Amino acid sequence: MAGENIRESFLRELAPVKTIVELEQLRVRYLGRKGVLTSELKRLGALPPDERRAAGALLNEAKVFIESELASCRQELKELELREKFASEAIDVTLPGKYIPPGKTHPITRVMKEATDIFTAMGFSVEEGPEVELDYYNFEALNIPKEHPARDMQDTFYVSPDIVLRTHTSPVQVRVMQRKKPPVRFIAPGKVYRCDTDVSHTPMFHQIEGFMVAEDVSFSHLKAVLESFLHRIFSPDVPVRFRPSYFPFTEPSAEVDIGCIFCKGTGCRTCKGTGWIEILGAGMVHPNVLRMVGYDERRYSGFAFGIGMERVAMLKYSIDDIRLFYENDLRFLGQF
Ligand code: 2NL
Repeated sequence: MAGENIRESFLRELAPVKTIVELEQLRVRYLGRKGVLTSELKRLGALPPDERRAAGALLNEAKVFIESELASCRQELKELELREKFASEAIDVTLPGKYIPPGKTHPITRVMKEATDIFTAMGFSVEEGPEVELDYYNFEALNIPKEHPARDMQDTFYVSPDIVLRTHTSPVQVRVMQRKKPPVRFIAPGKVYRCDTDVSHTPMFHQIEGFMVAEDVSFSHLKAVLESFLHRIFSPDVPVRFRPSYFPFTEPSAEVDIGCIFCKGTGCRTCKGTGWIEILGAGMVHPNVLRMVGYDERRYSGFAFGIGMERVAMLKYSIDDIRLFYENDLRFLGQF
């Protein structure tokens, strides 16, 4: 085949080439070791010398031509393949995003944090302890011996005869007193458990207990701390009253009421017509409790109190059924 014909047949074969792979196969067919052009060049030697020069020049021109055609075609195909790759990978950044609704803080978590912030602002630190607790810390060390009638007041979950789910966070205070000498001033927030379920009781609920022992701590300190707390967590003008009561671990003991948030004291269903709602229990730490942890009960005195936080949340957010907190209904939880 002469140089001219090689060019023409090369161009004919080049026309339908669509990929780099096909182009490479074409290159091998013409410029490879057994390619069309290569075999033609080999056959030059058989020609008479006067024809050889001219034929050789033509074949060389064809070779240069084919090489340059291959190079420019390769460049075009590369660009084409890149454009196709970009087109197939394209994303529309103007499309609206998927809406993922943000989670909300659980109402109990909210009031726990709010109350904790109020007490830490007053100088209380925060202490924690185990929820599975020794009978000793939950009862004995709190002046509630075995067979004491107060054990029936709190329907206890027993894990074994000596181990219970804590019925209050008071065992935290006992553990801290064993570790630290007075003065101490802290709150113990956390989950507590009682075997009791109805409209106003869940088997697990949240409590914050407060505790302060030092020299010359009196009932008036307790009153000031609790009034201050109740005014901040509810409202500065909510009425607060202390009623005498009984707990085995405090003497004297009191229950604390606030003026009914719903009827403003005139009497309604929530306050059972009394105009008052019981919100916490408190008192001066019983000398027996101090003595059992090795505190000198003649030198030191202190107060303690306990608040059920579900009750606080129900009053703050006007919720009439405690079980709503633990049903995980997003229509309820989404409101906070
Ligand atoms: C209530 C009553 C109260 C305490 C908790 C306490 C803890 C120690 C010693 C003495 Cl270590 N007292 N805690 C005192 C009085 C009342 O809680 O009705 N809570 C919901």
